[in-house]
Amino acid sequence: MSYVDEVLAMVVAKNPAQPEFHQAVKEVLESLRVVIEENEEEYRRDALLERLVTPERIVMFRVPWVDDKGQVQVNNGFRVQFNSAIGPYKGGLRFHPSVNLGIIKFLGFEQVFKNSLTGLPIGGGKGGSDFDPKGKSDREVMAFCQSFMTELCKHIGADTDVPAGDIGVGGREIGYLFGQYKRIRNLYEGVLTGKGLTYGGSLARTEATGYGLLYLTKEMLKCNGKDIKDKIIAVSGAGNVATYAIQKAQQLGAKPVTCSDSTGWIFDPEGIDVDLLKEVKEVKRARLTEYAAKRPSAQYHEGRGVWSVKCDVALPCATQNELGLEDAKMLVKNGCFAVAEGANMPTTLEATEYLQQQGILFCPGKASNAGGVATSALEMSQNSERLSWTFEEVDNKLQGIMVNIFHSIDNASKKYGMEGNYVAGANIAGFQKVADAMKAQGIV
Ligand code: NDP
Ligand code: 2IT
Repeated sequence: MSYVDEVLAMVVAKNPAQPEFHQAVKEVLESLRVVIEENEEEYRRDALLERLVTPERIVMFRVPWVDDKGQVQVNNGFRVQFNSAIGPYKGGLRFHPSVNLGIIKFLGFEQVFKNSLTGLPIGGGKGGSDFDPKGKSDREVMAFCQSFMTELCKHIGADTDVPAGDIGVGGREIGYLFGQYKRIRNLYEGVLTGKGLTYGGSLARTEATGYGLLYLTKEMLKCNGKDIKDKIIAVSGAGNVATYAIQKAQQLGAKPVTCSDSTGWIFDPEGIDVDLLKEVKEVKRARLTEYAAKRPSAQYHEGRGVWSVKCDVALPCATQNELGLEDAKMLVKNGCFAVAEGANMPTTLEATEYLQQQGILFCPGKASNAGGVATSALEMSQNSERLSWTFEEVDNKLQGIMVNIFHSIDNASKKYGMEGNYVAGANIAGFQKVADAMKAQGIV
C-alpha cells in the first residue's frame, strides 16, 4: 500500500465517527500524493504524515453557566492545537449546536494549510462549543463566554495560541472572552483577534474574510481571461463572511442576488441591499423574512435553494457541505463558471470533483477565505508593536496577500502538472512550508 493510503486508512480507523475530519484529510492527502511519492521512504521513516494528521494537543472541558431562569446549563468546550511548526496556534472559535470534536478537528486541520498559505507566521488551531447563541440574552451569552474562558485561559496566550471568531462568535463574544481573559490572567495582550477597535482590534478585520474572498476571486477570474465586473453572483450565508463578500462584490461592479440563513434564502434580482442585510442580521439578529418584508424586489423561500439560481459565480459562505453534487449540477447547467469557497469545506468531495471535471474554476476555502486569518495576523502585529494601522494600510496588505495566495496555488498546480487544479495547488503549497519547518525542528 502507498504511504498516503496507509495514513488515510489509519485516520479513519483511529478517529471513528468523525466524517468531516476524514473528508478534510482525504482531500489534502490525495493532493499530496505527487509530492510524497517523490520521497516516499523518507516521509514514511519520519512519520511526517502521521504527525501532520495528529493534533499536537486537544483540550476538552466542561462549560457550566446559569441561564436567565436560574437553571444551570452545561456545554462542551474544545480547543484543538493542531500544528505549531510555523507559529503560535491560530484559528477561530465556533459556537453552534452541531459542534463536536470531529468538526473542530476538521477545521483545525484546514487551518494549518490556510495559515501557511497566508505567508505569515501562524500555526493552526480551532476551538468552540456546542453552545447555541441563538435566542440567548446578552447576559446569558456573557455568562457562557466567561465560563468558557475561565478554562480556556489556561491554555492560550499571545505567543501560544490566539483564538478568534467563527460561526456564532463575533464582536460581542470576543469582547466578553477578552474581558474574562484579562481579568483572570492580569495580562493585556493580543490573545484574541477580532477585538473591538477601542481595545486593540484592527480596522478591516470585520470585513477581511468577505473582502479577501472577492480579491482572490477577482484575480482568479482575471488570470483566466474574465472580469468580475457585471457578473451575477450567488452567495449563501448571511453572516460575517457573506455580508462583506456581498459588499465587496458590489464595490467591484458585480451583482450578488442571493443570501441565506439556516431557515431560508433570499433571491433579490435587483441585487442584495447590504445595509438592510446588516440591519436584519448584525443589529437585530433576526431572520431573513424581515429582509424580505422590507424589500419589495426580494423573494423569500423556506429551506435551501441558493444554488438553483442562474449565476456566473457561486460563493458558498455559510457552512460545511452545503453545496452537494446535485447543487453543482444545477450550477453548471445554469452557466456558472466559477466557485470560490468563503466557508470552510462548503463543497462536498463529489461536488468538487464534478465541478473540476466540468472545467469550472474552483478555489478551495483554505485559499479563498484566508483573508480573515491573515488580517488576524496583522492584528497580532499591531498589538505587538502597540500601534494601529489605517483601514487603507490593512486593506492594501490584505489585497496583496490574497493576490499572492492565488499565484502561489496557481504556480504549485503548474509545477506538479495539474494546471488549474487549485485544490491540489493549495494543498501542496500550504503543505510545503509546514513540512519544511517540521523537518527542521526534529521529531516533535
Ligand atoms: P456567522 O455566524 O457570522 O454566519 C454564519 C451564516 O451561515 C449564518 O447566516 C447562518 O445562519 C448560516 N449557517 C450556519 N450554520 C448553518 C447550517 N448548519 N445550515 C445552514 N446555514 C447555516 O459565521 P461566519 O460568517 O463567520 O462563518 C461562515 C463560514 O465561513 C464558516 O464556515 C466559517 O468557518 C467560515 N470562515 C469564517 C471566517 C471569519 O473570519 N469569520 C474566516 C474564514 C472562514 P443563521 O443566521 O440562521 O445562524
Ligand atoms: O476559519 C477561519 O479562518 C476563521 N474563522 C478565522 C480565524 C482567525 O484566527 O481569524
